[in-house]
Amino acid sequence: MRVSVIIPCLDEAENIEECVRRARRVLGDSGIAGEVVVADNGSTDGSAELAAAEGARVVREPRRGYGSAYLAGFAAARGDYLVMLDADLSYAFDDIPRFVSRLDDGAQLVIGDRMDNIQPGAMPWLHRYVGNPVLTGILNLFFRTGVKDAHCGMRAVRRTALASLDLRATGMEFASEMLIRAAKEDLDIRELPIEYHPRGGESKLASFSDGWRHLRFLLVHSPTHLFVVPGVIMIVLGALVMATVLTRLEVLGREWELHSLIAGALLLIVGTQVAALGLCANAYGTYFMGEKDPWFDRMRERFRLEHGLLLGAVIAAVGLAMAAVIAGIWIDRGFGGLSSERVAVLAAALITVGVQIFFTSFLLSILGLRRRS
Ligand SMILES: Nc1nc2c(ncn2[C@@H]2O[C@H](COP(=O)(O)OP(=O)(O)OP(=O)(O)O)[C@@H](O)[C@H]2O)c(=O)[nH]1
Ligand SMILES: [Mg+2]
Repeated sequence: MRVSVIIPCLDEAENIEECVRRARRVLGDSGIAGEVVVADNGSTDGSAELAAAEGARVVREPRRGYGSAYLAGFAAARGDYLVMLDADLSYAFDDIPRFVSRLDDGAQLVIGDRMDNIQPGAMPWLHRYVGNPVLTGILNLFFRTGVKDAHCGMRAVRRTALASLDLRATGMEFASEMLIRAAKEDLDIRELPIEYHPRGGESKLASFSDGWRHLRFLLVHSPTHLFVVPGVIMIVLGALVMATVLTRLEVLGREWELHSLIAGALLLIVGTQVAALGLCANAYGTYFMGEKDPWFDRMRERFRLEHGLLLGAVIAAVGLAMAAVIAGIWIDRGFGGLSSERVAVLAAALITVGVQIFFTSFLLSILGLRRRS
């Protein structure tokens, strides 16, 4: 068996018979040995029976979701190549042989690119110009897949490559998971321009909740972009604000005072916290989920626990020394009035940041205790 055409189906009675007929016809016409698998996701409109009557092998998956449906379909498929497309006639079944021949050429994952061939009425404005480009842009910024239409539902993948992806997403974010994992595994991903037609029947896509599921998925799979980048930006901004106040630099025609200094210190502290969370999240991903983040790996090679402890201790010690000087002056004045607020804020910020770095270093070390190198 060379090719399994897998069609996820949730209440698609209007289209499913025609889908199965077209899939079988194109396999027959092009002489590709194959099967049509319909992954029915608990349809209540008789889709499963209609599909079976047209000669599809029907797999039933009661757990809802686009990803759940595909995972069940993949598990049941017998082909060496797995071709994916919707049960809504929005994709052309006649394109299947082109996808197959790309796999024959050596590709491991082939994904359609609909963006230049969207038929009138096939994709709402919101998805065409906002949802799809924004989410595809973020996906590529984080994971560099190089794919233009990350949510295209027509794809083909080699069974051997699929196994290395270890897919788990249950909802529409399955489409993103597949690409992220493929990029991380360095698969040979190729794009194929295809046409996108208006779907028959009712769309199952919920613009905002499915969009959010994708975005959430992208964020939690890249701690570097979710935590470390914003954390470092806050640290730099906070330090700049503090430096401006402490050096009495004039910005926007005035000198900045205590309130700005406190704001800068808080920004520095919260930035340190966020960046620290990011390092811990990266450590968790690396040690427990087999993630490979080149940046984090380089950090790991360069820095040991003792480096972190030393850095934290030195920063905290500088802060403590400043605090001690202020306390000394205070005692010297017989516990009278003090006006060292600026230095006090700086000292407090340094002590806090030092303590954060010190204990985060230990937490990172704890996360790595049971790693296998
Ligand atoms: N959303 C969703 N789709 C499912 C589910 N189970 C199976 N499907 C099928 O997955 C495919 C994708 O859903 P569609 O509604 O076509 O989503 P879409 O292609 O992103 O959006 P359209 O452009 O409107 O078709 C269809 O064949 C559905 O029948 C499910 O639980 N949720
Ligand atoms: Mg569709």
